[in-house]
Amino acid sequence: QSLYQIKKGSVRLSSPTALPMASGYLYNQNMLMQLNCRGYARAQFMQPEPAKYSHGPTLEAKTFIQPEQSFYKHHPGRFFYLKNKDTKQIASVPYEPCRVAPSKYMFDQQLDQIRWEVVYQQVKVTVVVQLANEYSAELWQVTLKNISKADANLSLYPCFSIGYQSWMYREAYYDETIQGVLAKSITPYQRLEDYYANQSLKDCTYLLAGTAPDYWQCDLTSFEGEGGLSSPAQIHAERLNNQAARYEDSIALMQYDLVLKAGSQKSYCFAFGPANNSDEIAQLRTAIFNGEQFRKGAAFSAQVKPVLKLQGDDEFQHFINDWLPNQVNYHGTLNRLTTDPQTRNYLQDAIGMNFIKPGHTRNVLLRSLSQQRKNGEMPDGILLSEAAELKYINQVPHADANIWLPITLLSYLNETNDTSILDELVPFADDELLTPVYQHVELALEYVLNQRDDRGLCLIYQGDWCDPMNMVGHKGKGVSSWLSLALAYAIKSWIEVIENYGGHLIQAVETLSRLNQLVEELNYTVNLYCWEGDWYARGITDDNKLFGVAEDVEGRIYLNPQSWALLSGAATVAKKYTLLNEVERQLNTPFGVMMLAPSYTSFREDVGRLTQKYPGTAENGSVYNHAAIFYAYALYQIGEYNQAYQVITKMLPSVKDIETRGQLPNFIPNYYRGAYFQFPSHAGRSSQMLNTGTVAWLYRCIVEELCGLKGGAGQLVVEPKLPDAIEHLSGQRNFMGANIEFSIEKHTGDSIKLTVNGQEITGNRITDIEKGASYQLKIKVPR
Ligand code: CEZ
Repeated sequence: QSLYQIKKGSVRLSSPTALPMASGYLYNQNMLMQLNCRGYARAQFMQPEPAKYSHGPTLEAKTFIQPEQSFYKHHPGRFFYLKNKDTKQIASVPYEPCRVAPSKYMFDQQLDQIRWEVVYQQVKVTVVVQLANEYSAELWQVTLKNISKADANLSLYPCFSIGYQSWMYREAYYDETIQGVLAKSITPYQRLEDYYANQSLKDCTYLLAGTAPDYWQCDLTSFEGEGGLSSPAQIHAERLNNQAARYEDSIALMQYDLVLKAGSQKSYCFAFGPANNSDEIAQLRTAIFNGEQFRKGAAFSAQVKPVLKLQGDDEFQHFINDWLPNQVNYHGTLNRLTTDPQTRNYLQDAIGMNFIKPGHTRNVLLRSLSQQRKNGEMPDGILLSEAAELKYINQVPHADANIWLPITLLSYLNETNDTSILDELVPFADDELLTPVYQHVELALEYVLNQRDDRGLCLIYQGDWCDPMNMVGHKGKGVSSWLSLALAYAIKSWIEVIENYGGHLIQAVETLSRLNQLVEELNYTVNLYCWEGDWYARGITDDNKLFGVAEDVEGRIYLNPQSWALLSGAATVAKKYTLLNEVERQLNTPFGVMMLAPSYTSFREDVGRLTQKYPGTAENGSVYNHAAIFYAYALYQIGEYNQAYQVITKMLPSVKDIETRGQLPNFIPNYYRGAYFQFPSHAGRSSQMLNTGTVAWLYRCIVEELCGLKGGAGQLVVEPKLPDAIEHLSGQRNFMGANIEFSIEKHTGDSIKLTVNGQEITGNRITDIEKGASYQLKIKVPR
């Protein structure tokens, strides 16, 4: 039997030890929980800044979500100890911290719940967790079933980490009035004004029990005794000690004694999460235990209505139908758990949301533009609330924010044909003057066009798409080939907006010829200064040094300029095939295409902190999936369908490499380790990180390119791009409110043939699509 099984809406793993880092995730409007298959957990909620309610035992640094974080014994987790009172044997579900091998184990990620089925000594323990819909609460249900022929004399101990909450104030105890553990803390502050701001924080953690426990325990140290978490003194004892934690590391632990008759079962419910105070917890208790929550569960992520459903029952189809839209929607809903998403992330994530909730994309565009300055400059991050501030990376000047606007706008218009957005009036951050969207976009493009050097290449300042490339141009001279190409592509996108949607815009024709000329100019300039040998260099440093070229021992070739030269049209036919060869030769690996190679092993002061990242991780030459999907998208545009499909399929673990990757095919990670030729032993390992710009572009690739069902000026433009590996494809595509049942087959003819509702049509466009109508679309594409 295979280690993992994929079914509709379910990804299962049948071993707790084969992929120790594997995880599933759940989210709602307020929170994300990533749950490791062995019981460790990372949960964050928004208040509105991200916060935790279950901590490790030491003071934690606050950063944005990081890759490849390992687990350790006291890592925050959700465990259920189980003791056979007759034999005195103990174990823990799902696996940590006792690590006793179960006779059966199954971890099952579904869209709206994660579920384990674990058998120890003839007791089957089923654990199901969901998130509440409207608030930050984990809802747990545990069922013990005696599958032996004799009665079982058991104790069950739900055990939820609270850890080190605050250096000012922390305590935890069982509170009868809420029938659960209440852990109080106070977020430390020193500036007086923070006292008032902190009043609204959810500094309490609760574990509420559906059934009152027999005993409880909150002081972690005395719980463990000398045995530690894997063999805690108080689990071996008859009963827990009912001890509060008073400025000590805390745990929410309860004990239930039960005698289970042969064949019988018993269930318990718990809710775990953050709250502001006891009154709020009491209200939550009523809502959760007396209300519908446990029965209807957290259907939040199951509510996602994607525009595409493929027919079929293999891993790829299930990923496209369920997990991809789920991950896209996570990005759109929670903005990677920030209140100031990076502008490029916010806009690109919205490309994915076009296919789920286009109204969201519209709002993203309008909100972003309302934070543009009158001179056209977009800020590095978009503030989502009045209290939000630009933090971390958003305080560093990157040069690319503007170019994403026309790209996202075009994708929105293609999907919705909502031309009204172009005339929507939006103010500027520094001027209340209401200005139509199309003028905002023009200003945005003018702004980047003016940020070029004498050669006509785009200045990079402290970074572009690659945000740790911070020292190429910090003296104000260095330029980015990628950004110059991306600007050309952004202008091309804007031209398409005008041609397809902006007939009413003033002087469109004149504008168009100037825009076309600018694209040519940019492409020409990049070809002149940045094409070196057989591929495009990555840029020119402040000291006028071309980098990302053959003479560089490290960072010889970067993927992004190659991909975007294909998109912008800079690469002529000859250049195109030369660079494709070089990408294949220097960057392709069994785990995907690396972002650069060779990875830097020492610091390069004229490139920046990207070169300080560990070789093969993140931007320093990993298989950075976001960069890889740009490449796939570009390959589709130039008709390289096989290669594009190959890049895409390598984004997911498969039977043959899942143990190397170390994750399940329930999400696409930010990266897989690269440096394939330098450190082959580590290549392919997943970053385990859900945040990635990949998913928006991947969804777009599947809907618009692979299936070739792309919107254009209110029509459906049909142009499937099937690789040799796929003979036929069928499914449902929702487009502008119409339901299209499609099937794609290959034929021996040399042109595409379409029938709509049995009628053959000429050309490849379906016009006059009616909202609410259904269409049968049969497509034959040349083999
Ligand atoms: O963050 C992403 C950014 O969110 O890196 C991408 C960039 O396009 C995204 O906007 C490529 O650089 O500051 C750092 O060094 C961070 O590590 C980021 O570079 C990086 C991380 O992968 C987090 O997602």
